[in-house]
Amino acid sequence: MLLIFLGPPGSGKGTQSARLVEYLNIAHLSTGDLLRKAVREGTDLGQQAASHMESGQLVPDSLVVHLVGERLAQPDCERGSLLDGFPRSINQAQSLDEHLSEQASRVGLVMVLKVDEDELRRRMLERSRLEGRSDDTPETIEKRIQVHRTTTQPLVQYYQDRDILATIDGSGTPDEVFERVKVVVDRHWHA
Ligand code: B4P
Repeated sequence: MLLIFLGPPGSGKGTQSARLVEYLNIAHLSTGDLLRKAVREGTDLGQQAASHMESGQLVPDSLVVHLVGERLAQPDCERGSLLDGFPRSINQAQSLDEHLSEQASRVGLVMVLKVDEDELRRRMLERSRLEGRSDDTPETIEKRIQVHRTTTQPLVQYYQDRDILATIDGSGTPDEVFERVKVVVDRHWHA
């Protein structure tokens, strides 16, 4: 089964994913992490992705879909996977559905982390201070929030129509949020 974390930048997808993959012992697939690794290593993909990421735009679907297809084919994904930051557009979601139907697999649960926009800004600026991530500047943060609203937010309806969406309050400490995540996951994963 496949699980998805959906949510605006800074909502805690990466933070909660790290806990959840350990809890469920499944593979973690973060497109943000895979893209940052490609940029660091200077691969063709990384060179094509870098400018999009630094300006707060999405990396073109064709590049990301290919990256995810390759990662899902690895043996550690057989037991199940958590997609963190993918899909981020209707086009990516449709590509994923096509890929999964070829594998006789499906998305089982989509979790949306809901966090107030001011809190998103605060978290990303704090991360910028601590980690110096190049896409955490005030201008890029605004762009990412805007791209989320226009391109990623429509996915909420996409998955709601399929009746596999759960909205989770992403405010509070990471531990408090994880307790809420576990309640939702336990209901679906062990059902
Ligand atoms: P991502 O790496 O996915 O970055 P993100 O949206 O900011 O989320 P992230 O997971 O890192 O942050 P989190 O909320 O956990 O994407 C980066 C870029 O890659 C995108 O802008 C895009 O260019 C590209 N990209 C990625 N996927 C793509 C796709 N599918 N298609 C196209 N392009 C794609 O945490 C944020 C901060 O808040 C952290 O510092 C964390 O410590 C803190 N935090 C988390 N939870 C907290 C809590 N409860 N309380 C306080 N702080 C908390």
